[in-house]
Amino acid sequence: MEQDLVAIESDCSDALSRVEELDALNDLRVQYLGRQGRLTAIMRGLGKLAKEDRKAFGQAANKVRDRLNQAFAQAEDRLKQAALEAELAERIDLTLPGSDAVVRGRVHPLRRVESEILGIFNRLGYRIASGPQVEDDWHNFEALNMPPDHPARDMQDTFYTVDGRLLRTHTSPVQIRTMLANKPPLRIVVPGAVYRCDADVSHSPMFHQVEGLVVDQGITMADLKGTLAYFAREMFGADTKIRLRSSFFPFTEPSAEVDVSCIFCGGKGCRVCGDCGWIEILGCGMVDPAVFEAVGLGPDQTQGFAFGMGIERIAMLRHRIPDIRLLFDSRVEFLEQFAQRDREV
Ligand code: 2NL
Repeated sequence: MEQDLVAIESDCSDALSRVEELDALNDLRVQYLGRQGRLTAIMRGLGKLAKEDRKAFGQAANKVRDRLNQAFAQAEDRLKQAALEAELAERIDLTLPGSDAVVRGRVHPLRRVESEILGIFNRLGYRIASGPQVEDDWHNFEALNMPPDHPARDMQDTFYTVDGRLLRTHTSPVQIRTMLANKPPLRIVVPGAVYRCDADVSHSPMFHQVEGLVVDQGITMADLKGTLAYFAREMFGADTKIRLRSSFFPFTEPSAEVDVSCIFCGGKGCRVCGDCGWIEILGCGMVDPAVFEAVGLGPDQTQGFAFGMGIERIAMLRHRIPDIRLLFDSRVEFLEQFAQRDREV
């Protein structure tokens, strides 16, 4: 029996030193220590021994069992560690570059066009002004020479809040606030979201404007025209021409709409410009004396010009985007088409 015990321990240690799979290890455990295992069988045979041998042999068998248990635990650790290392070696090389290209975010085409516009006016000395999107009637309409019966105030055109305020329909109320808070001379550009109750392929209920305002003594229509001609060349290219068509806005007098020579055909006529060679990009005019009066500036000493443009419209022209909603859908397939140079990020 003693010899059996020695044989079991050495067989088992031998087998353990050679075992290479966790499954095989478990088989060995059953084979030696399981209910029908070799060591268990021997321990069951204890009862048949003479009483005086039983204790010593029992202790020896227990020691063998303890040592084997320990050896199994060590073998298990060794195999698990080896399995992990094999798996890591096969699947993950942390030093390799990632298999997916790194996708970089980019600035939305609307924001890019907006910052180009602001950049051009910034180089002419204009400062950026901003203000609230929820406005009161006076700043959005009344001060801009749009009396209570003006059609733009209709519920069909303007979003009103329950407390009688409204979502600004243009950024002009910011110019009103700026004129109230600052003395001329003023040169400001005002970018921002504006809201109108309107939606189709070229109208969104929320869109973005940049308006500009210059207030000083002796400002004339020639300053306005020169400024816009410069803007058009910077924005659409050095060959770009502008023309002013007489128009009407309640807050400017005289007023004009400004066209640029078609950026697609250069003025020869094409589908985009409807064969006329010109494309409308903004509205402008000399600030109406009624507006100066509303903000407490004496019209006799103060002149000014103002202009306003829709950023979506400029972006759509620039990038030939056929439907305004593409600018708001946030579809990556659309946005990814606007490749971006690093320095612009
Ligand atoms: C357009 C036309 C325009 C203005 C905006 C303005 C602001 C003040 C006083 C006078 Cl405080 N005018 N803004 C003037 C002319 C045209 O926008 O078509 N926008 C999309």
